[in-house]
Amino acid sequence: GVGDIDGIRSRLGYLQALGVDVLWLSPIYRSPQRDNGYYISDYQDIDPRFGTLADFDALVADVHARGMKLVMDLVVNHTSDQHAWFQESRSSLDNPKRDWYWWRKPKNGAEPNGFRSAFSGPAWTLDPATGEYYLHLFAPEQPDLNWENLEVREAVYTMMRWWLDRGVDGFRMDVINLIAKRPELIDGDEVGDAFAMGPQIHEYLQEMRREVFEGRDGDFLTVGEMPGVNFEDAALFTDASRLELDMVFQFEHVSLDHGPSSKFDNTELELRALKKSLASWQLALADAGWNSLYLGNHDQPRSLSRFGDDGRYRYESATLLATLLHLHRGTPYIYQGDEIGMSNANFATIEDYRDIESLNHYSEAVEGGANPVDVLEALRFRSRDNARTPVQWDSSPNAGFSTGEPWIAVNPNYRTVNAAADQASSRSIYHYYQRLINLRHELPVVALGDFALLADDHPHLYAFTRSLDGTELLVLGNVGMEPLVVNPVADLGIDASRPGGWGILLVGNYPGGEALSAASGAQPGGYDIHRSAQMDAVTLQPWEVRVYQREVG
Ligand code: TEU
Repeated sequence: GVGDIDGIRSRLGYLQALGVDVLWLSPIYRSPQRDNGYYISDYQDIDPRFGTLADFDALVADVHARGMKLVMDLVVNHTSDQHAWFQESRSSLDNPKRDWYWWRKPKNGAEPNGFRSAFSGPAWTLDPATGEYYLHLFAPEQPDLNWENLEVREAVYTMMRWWLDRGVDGFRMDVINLIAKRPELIDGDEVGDAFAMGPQIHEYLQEMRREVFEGRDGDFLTVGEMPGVNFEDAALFTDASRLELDMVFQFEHVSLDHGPSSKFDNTELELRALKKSLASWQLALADAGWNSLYLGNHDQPRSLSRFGDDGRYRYESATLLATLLHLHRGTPYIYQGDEIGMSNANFATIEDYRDIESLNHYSEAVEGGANPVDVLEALRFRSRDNARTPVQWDSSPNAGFSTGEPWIAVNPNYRTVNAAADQASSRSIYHYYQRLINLRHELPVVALGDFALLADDHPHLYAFTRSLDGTELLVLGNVGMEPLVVNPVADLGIDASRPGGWGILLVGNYPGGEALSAASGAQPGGYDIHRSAQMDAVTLQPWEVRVYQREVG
């Protein structure tokens, strides 16, 4: 009931048929699982609950045999407090590994400064054995490694090379911009969080690239998760000539609906803010650098519930979001279950939750006098557990995820929302994703075309173009529950007499022109191709998305 390596191996055909190129596994190293696997006690072993190193080798072989690649999570900003390195470091003031972590003397009998942990409470914990505090930007059980120490860096590079030798194709690097601290903040009187990128970050990443990847045969993927990164820095991190990272995960577009005081505020998301944010990243990384594209992951609520409509327009809004994601320029990441339209967990009680961040937030808020009902309501929108419920394979008990008891409750909607039902449906979200991935594989303009946002200030219309070598794609999405008339001149600033008109409908999520699609033998997934003769206004149905293609010569 935990989702193990053999389970993944048994589902590789599903991923391959979807068109997946690279599989990113969240951490499966040996871990006491306090923050799921982001709390590692041995970097060179597999947690027994997920399998063995032999199982892992078999997984790598199977993934490669299917023409896919495998990327592991690399969690090296912090270790588990159970890791041998920390056990040694905490054992005495003069232990050789003392300097591998951030130890500081108490200040006026208390924490060295007011840094706060991302998971509530201070970012410093007193270790009675030596009377000093250690730094942890996350839970007290997740002490931060001191990257200023060369031995730490060498130990990490050795470990990374060991996994690459085993056949791994790259790493998703957890909070990698946090490995470089700012000494003046560490030893200053700051309150707030310590999420500041130290000046040595570029140096460390270049060193890692040299020590781990350079001169090695093969293609590797590196993506650095970077809370708080701005696009100026991201352009530096991902400029290929600087030899740092292939891409970063930035957080701007998933932070827009957070109120300033707490990430658990549920202020409504503004479409204008979302599309302008994504567009600014498109432009900033257009010439040098490269974007990652994502709408959700294991740390975010389900993208369908957050940005779409998980009720009546579940199919339409899931496919609209998928289209927007895949038609931006960058590398799209699909979070498991999004390809079948999985939605938020909607847990009713705090006992349903497993996530350390949600549980700590609940205790802190309730102890601080908040009404538990309000806190639970906020968690229903924002908790990371929303996206961590088991993948819904079919309508059998536990959604076919396990015959044992799942580690976290299955979303009760699994009887209707599941992979088997979706794939059998004429309105299959999975098949629609397949189509989008094929387009990206086949059409250079999807992978590489220049991006330009249209109708920036429209509250419901999401419109942009992509162009490359005389081919232009026009993407139109109605992000809303009402039909929307789109006028080429007034809404998009397009000359209505332009050659090619709207163009050919390359992909869309409403049948539109059924007569034609019957005649042309439309693919499953609700798409068909027809030529629109002229540039009259078009009406987009609720959550309808269309991608038009034309040649501009
Ligand atoms: O996440 C780091 C991060 O900045 C956030 O997404 C974080 O999870 C949280 O929402 C902070 O408010 C990474 C991992 O993806 C996450 O699962 C881990 O819990 C975290 O690092 C610590 O390793």
